[in-house]
Amino acid sequence: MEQIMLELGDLTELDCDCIVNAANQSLLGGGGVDGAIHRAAGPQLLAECRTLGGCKTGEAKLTGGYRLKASYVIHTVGPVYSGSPQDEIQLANCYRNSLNLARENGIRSIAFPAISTGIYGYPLAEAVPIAVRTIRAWIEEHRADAMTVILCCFDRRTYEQYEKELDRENKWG
Ligand code: AR6
Repeated sequence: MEQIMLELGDLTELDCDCIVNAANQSLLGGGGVDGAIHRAAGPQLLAECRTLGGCKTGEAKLTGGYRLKASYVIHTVGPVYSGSPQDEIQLANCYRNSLNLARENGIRSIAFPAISTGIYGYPLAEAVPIAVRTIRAWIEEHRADAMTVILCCFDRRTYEQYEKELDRENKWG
């Protein structure tokens, strides 16, 4: 079974075990997908986030999903794009640490937004191959866990970039 799925639409409406938030280090909310998740989950999410003491770039923390269909939210902090080699390491860490945390909590399906590619300015053409490569490698290392990973794209441009990358990897990877 293909364990990576592409979705076009709103992450907050997905019916899966866990959705990932592209948060900031405060974990106290913001714009973009972060704002949408807090609006949909309700004020209890912010109350739980206040107890977490923030999150470093590339790391991940788990909360409940409250009013969301998803039972859990994993909050991760992507890099603000700077053009340095550190960006790629931190972005890959976001995907890897989120997947590890999901696995540790018995989560079987997890949906990611395109971390850092909005307000944080990571060029889509650079971020998408990093996301796909990191997720593929993680799935390969954790075959027995059968994690389903959904790549949730808010716009067609993001969807097409992922589609191209997944096709390319299927043919040549
Ligand atoms: N569902 C799915 N994807 C979405 C949704 C949604 N409802 N809304 C936006 N996106 P961004 P970042 C896409 O800016 O670049 C916040 O203020 C969006 O089109 O949400 O990591 C945080 O607090 C883009 O493809 O996150 C941080 O301060 C992707 O999600 C900062 O933004 C990520 O865009 C994080 O910036």
